[in-house]
Amino acid sequence: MGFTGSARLMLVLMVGSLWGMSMANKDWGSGFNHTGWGWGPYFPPNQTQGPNTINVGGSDNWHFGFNYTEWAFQNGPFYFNDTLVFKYDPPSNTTFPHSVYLLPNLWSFLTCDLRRAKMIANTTQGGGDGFHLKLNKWRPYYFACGERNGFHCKVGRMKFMVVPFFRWHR
Ligand SMILES: *[C@@H]1O[C@H](CO)[C@@H](O)[C@H](O)[C@H]1NC(C)=O
Ligand SMILES: *[C@@H]1O[C@H](CO)[C@@H](O)[C@H](O)[C@H]1NC(C)=O
Ligand SMILES: *[C@@H]1O[C@H](CO)[C@@H](O)[C@H](O)[C@H]1NC(C)=O
Ligand SMILES: *[C@@H]1O[C@H](CO)[C@@H](O)[C@H](O)[C@H]1NC(C)=O
Ligand SMILES: *[C@@H]1O[C@H](CO)[C@@H](O)[C@H](O)[C@H]1NC(C)=O
Ligand SMILES: *[C@@H]1O[C@H](CO)[C@@H](O)[C@H](O)[C@H]1NC(C)=O
Ligand SMILES: [Cu+2]
Repeated sequence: MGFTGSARLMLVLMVGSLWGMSMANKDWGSGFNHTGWGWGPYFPPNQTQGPNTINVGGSDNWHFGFNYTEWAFQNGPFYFNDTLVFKYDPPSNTTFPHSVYLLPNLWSFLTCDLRRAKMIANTTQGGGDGFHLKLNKWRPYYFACGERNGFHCKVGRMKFMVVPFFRWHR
């Protein structure tokens, strides 16, 4: 038997004995509940489902004066590959159109400084099924409405931040 062969046999024996030990552990002190402490990965509650699609603001959609920080806090956490949907009337349907910007950092988010912000949805893109954004980057997302030069962000509370969590997959 070659080295690789015996190494493989060793591995099989080790796995076998580990398996046996874990089986034996289950019989220790009857009544001890092993759920979540076995060899398999542990899934925190509700993370076994696939990515979700979340409407920003719930039934309120994306509008002036709604507390989106509170909404994000209550409806989070959001996970990697979840999709956020921003719905708002296009200029043809409203006198107060909105938009969606990504702010570059926490300071610009706190101060609603749009100077280096990137527009990801213009005033018309929130119509119909809304603007869809997949959270597919490992980064904090600082969202804000860019209308009226920061007025909607500052006074209208149209901003929130999201750091996508990792979702454990089967
Ligand atoms: C172990 O605990 C889990 C969650 O607390 C419970 O659902 C399960 O029924 C328990 N199993 C046993 C054998 O007590
Ligand atoms: C788990 O997620 C589903 C849909 O994403 C939701 O309807 C359900 O209420 C959640 N359950 C818990 C315990 O959070
Ligand atoms: C939004 O709600 C949160 C939590 O209730 C609160 O702390 C915060 O001051 C509110 N934000 C604004 C801009 O009113
Ligand atoms: C996210 O989605 C991409 C493309 O659909 C997929 O390749 C990737 O495995 C997903 N990642 C996670 C962590 O779900
Ligand atoms: C908004 O973006 C859409 C899609 O890129 C484009 O078709 C439309 O002309 C833009 N509207 C405005 C007002 O810039
Ligand atoms: C705008 O309003 C018209 C008439 O009420 C409606 O048919 C249309 O679907 C609306 N457009 C959007 C994008 O919501
Ligand atoms: Cu706005």
